[in-house]
Amino acid sequence: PQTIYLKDYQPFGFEIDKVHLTFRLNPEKTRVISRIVFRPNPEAEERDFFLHGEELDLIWAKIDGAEVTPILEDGGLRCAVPERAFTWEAEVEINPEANTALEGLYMSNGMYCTQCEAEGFRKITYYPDRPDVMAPFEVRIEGDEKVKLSNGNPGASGDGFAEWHDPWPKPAYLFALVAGDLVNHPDRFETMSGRDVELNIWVRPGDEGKCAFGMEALKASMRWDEDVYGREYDLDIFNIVAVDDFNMGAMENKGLNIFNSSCVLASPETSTDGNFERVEAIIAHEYFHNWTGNRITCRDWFQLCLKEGLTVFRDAQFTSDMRSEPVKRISDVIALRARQFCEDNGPLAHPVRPESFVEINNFYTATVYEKGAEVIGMLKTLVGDEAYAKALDLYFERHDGDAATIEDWLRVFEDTTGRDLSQFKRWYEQAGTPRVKVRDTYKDGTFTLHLEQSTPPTPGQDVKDARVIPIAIGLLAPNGNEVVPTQVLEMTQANQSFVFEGLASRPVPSILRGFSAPVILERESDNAERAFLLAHDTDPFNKWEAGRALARDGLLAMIRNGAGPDDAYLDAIEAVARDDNLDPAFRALALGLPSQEDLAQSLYEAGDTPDPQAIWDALETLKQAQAQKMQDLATRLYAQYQVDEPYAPNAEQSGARALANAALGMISRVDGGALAQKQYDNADNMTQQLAALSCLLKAGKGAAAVTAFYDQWKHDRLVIDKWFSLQILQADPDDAAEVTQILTNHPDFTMKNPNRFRATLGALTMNTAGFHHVSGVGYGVLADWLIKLDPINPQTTARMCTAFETWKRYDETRQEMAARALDRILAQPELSRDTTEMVTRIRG
Ligand code: HT7
Ligand code: ZN
Repeated sequence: PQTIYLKDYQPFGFEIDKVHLTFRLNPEKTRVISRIVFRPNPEAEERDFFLHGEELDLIWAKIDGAEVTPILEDGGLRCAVPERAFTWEAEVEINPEANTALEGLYMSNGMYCTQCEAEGFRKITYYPDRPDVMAPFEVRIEGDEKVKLSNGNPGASGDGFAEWHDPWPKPAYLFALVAGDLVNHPDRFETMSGRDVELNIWVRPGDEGKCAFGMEALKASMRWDEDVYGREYDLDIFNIVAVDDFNMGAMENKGLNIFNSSCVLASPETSTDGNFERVEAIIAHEYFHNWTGNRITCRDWFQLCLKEGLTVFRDAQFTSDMRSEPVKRISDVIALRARQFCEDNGPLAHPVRPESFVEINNFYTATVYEKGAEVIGMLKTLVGDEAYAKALDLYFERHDGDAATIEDWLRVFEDTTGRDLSQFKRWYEQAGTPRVKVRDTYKDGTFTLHLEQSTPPTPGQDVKDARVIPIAIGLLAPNGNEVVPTQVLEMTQANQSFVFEGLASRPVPSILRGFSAPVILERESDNAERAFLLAHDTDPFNKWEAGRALARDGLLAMIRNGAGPDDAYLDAIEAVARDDNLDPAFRALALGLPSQEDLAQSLYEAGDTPDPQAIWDALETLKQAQAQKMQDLATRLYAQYQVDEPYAPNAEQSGARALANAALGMISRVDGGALAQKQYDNADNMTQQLAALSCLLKAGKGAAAVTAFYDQWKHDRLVIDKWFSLQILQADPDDAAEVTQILTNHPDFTMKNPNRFRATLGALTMNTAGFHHVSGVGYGVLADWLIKLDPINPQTTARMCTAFETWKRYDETRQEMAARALDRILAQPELSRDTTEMVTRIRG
């Protein structure tokens, strides 16, 4: 397969004035008739008329009304065209029913829908399918379906047809069409300038009752973007459609967002607090793309972080404003370390703006999204809130309607602040997580921090230059008082010292407050200092971080030399859990332990070979010790944080439930599941029901509840996904692969639905000790299923291959078995480009 390079970018030889598409819908033989007005692009050096096209049957093509015979090539067609404006017309036939890859136009439960990002439009018609070719679209849909939707504003409609006009020039990846027997949850929104917008969430009949929360989240997002970024919605209508078969979470198509049903449907009985929060965040994310992604799009796919990093950053700001800022930050950092740090420190490491790819679908990664958002957070920290707001105003003013680049983005900051951001740009260009080593000295009232930064080599990048790193820091006196409030140090050198004078005694530093940069901090510390910060730090992130470091070091000692649970940790964390002045959601997070993957990474970084079973044993031992020690407190917390009011998915109630359920986890380890059974029997919402089921499974008392749960929810596909996952996640490592195998034989298991596949095989990969089982059975089961899935859905297969990305951390036996599984996948004839690229990179 061909590698594409950022350095080879060339503008397309033609611009498009107008696109008109007619769809004659038929499940197996849909006809697409395109009429496109092209004109030569004065900016382009070449005039090669190549249109992308895949899996299309060309019926005819015309230029200015005269039939032409283009040359059909792999991936598209070429044609001789006039050296002036001309009209291209073509008719193609496509087969939505046979499209199981879920890219282009496909069918899900009898409904037509599309997914065009990144390169799916070329499976709909011949077109320059690249994000820098933007055009206004007119669409006519012909078919008997009750509802027929496309981008933009509605035009004429009548018996068997509907027309749509999208006045805003857009790239093809934002095209969307939906048609089927759908029902809507309607509402309206008045924009800041007083325009009235029709809002709809379209769902399958039966799902109407699960739309209200999503609609409130949409209106809140629209208002927030006006209030905080001054961005107003720009069409008369905004439609969201829920689709069951979808490769990712959701898609920001202009005026017609399409959502994985798991990311928009929500009701108290069927959705957990976590599901509600996710729905709110994803609705906001897709809506925010209207400005950061759609009105200003990317010049090419290397610039993906331009829209994704910024939009993730904006949706995190929104969630912080709607809920708790510290809880959101801590949760995001947990996810960043689990997914992005792992990526950055393994064979798949790549810069936030990659320089080459084979298959762009493989670059929708934690690095592009989450590290891309961290980079924007650092920029904001460095220039300050006011300058950030000014720069964003200029960005929208200068680049509205553009297909922009990271250079354009950084230039607005340079122009508004006068700063030189060339060193900052390294964050976009260099892969790998920087390590910042910290030493401190104290003499005669002067405290000095000595910092040293380095980034290990990553594939294709052996040498790294020093980056500018904003390090937020505060200093605490030995009595716990803050003597230096938070200030941001700008580290620009490989080695740099920062001096604080006039201190009465040696302070305790609180470094990297709020996790002000995505780096690994290396500093010698001891239990006493960590317990001190856990008790006194005014920065909630570092307070949590101190507890996390205590837990991690205690666990590492248990794993390495069979030490018992660390009393310093248990005492300190109990004090936090006991402190009713602290937010219950924060306390629930503080009670959590580092994950298997975190611990494996720490061991690996320190030069040890992690043993997944030993890590699992240590975690179990510590959880059991914690449960035993905190029984009284857990009983008190469980009673105290029961929510008496009717269920609401707000931050306050969900925080209380999170703490009560953490307490239930501890109680169940001691009472054998008696209280969990009671909660299960009385639960009137999914958060309570699922937490109880989880405790019952852990206590080995889940059999009856598992059957009852299935009987109760067998009609609800999203709840049954939870049923598949939970049994695998809670399985003992020795049984995880077998439980997975058994569940793949269940009549409700299907490979065609990505949610169900992820709920099953994805859950196996998340049962880390089970997946990395010394027998190799976890690797074998996953490889078998990925081989089966690849011809059906390459995109989902390739994403799930990332489960193997840490294989080189483990012992020789495991490495050999993982290598065998990867080689078996690679040896498949006709393996997709997506999976070939992914496995090749992972294999190394
Ligand atoms: N911009 C979208 C990314 C995307 C996608 C979504 C659904 C299916 C396939 C997809 N390929 C790429 C989603 C987002 O980040 O908002
Ligand atoms: Zn996005």
